[in-house]
Amino acid sequence: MKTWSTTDVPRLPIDHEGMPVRVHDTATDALVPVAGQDGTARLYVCGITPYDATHLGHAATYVTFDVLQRAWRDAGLAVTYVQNVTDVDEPLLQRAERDGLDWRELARREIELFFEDMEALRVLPPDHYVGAVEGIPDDVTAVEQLLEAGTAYLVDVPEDEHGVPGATGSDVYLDLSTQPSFGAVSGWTREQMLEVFADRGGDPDRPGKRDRLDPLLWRSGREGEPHWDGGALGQGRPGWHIECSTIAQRYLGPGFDVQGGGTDLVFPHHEMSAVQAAASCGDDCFARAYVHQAMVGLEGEKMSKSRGNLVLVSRLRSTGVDPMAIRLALLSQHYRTEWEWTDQLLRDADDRLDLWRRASDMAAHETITDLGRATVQRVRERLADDLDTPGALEAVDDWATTVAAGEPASGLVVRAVDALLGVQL
Ligand code: 5CA
Ligand code: ZN
Repeated sequence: MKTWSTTDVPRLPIDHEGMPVRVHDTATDALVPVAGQDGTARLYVCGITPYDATHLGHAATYVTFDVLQRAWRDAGLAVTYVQNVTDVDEPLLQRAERDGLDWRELARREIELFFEDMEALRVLPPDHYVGAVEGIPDDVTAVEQLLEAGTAYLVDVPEDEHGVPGATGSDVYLDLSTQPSFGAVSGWTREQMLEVFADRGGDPDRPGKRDRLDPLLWRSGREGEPHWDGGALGQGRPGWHIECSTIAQRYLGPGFDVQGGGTDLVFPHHEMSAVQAAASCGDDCFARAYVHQAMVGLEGEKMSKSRGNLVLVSRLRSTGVDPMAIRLALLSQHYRTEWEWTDQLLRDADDRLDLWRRASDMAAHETITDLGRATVQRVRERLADDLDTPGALEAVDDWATTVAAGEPASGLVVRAVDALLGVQL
């Protein structure tokens, strides 16, 4: 699928390159060095379900992984970045039905708007932007294999739900009891898992399942729902988790470096994606590390499309807010700390942008001062240490304040702010 347009990343003309990056891995609850052994870095980030516009929670997630990508590039790594878009799933179909829209049209419109938001925020596009629908042939192959291996099983569609021609009348589920690695990503207890499973797309009460947590792999086609040819599985559509599992494996290969997304995806989504990959290809086949952006809230609650308590990037932009101020407001919070959006954050970001721009206006492009070098070094150190963006912003604040007091300005810092933080001054 086509992705959004890229922005230039300036190369920094100083001899030492950025340093190896450590981030927090949810699976081991430790700071781990990620990527770099062979000069490459492979990243998968869970993309949007396009039924509503990008809110600041989504934006925080994509800006966080954008900073990771920029730090990797600065360290000289060749990055391959893959992102999916869940262009068919229950929430999208429900919203389209509620609003009397064709679900494809709704998805197309929201994807376009998402692209505009990402471009405005100067988020670098993925190398492969892949729709769930595009991935269906790979899902079918994977599910067929799991059935053959006896790790998946069939559950009859309830009699009052009518099938479409070519559907088998059986849904397919993964048998988690065959998967010893289940639980390794979240480290959660069964009780914790059951507490959220139904709210996060699971169906613990579906009759006929061997275990309440077993995830759906293939949904047999129902009247009024979109469906595709599933080979031996008949007409139908894939479950949610298998989508990311197969896309990551196809475009990144086994043992890629980081699987990313918000903490709302730790369980079930990342747990199930990993276990489904393990079931078809082995324990080392999926991500080496799982990195999660803490939830961004509004007035005491997680910002979410289903709750409707949203601050939209596009709405802020349409009221004339500088996207670079939005980006700075996002970067002012550490990705592992939950935080709430407030207008004050945006005002602070605006002030910071003014301060930085005044310093930038005084900087000759080619000048490299000792202070400039030291500032860039500090920014690199802060980012390499678990993406400490608030610390990186402080380093630039100190530089800008010193410049405002009369110290010669260095164009190097201006370029580093662009290359590493994605902020154009
Ligand atoms: N399409 C699936 C992933 S395969 C999905 O979760 N889509 S989403 O549109 O609901 O979310 C897109 C991304 O934003 C996900 O990585 C999700 O974890 C993240 N996200 C959603 N809400 C928030 C929030 N309030 N704060 C931070 N990140 C969020
Ligand atoms: Zn995903």
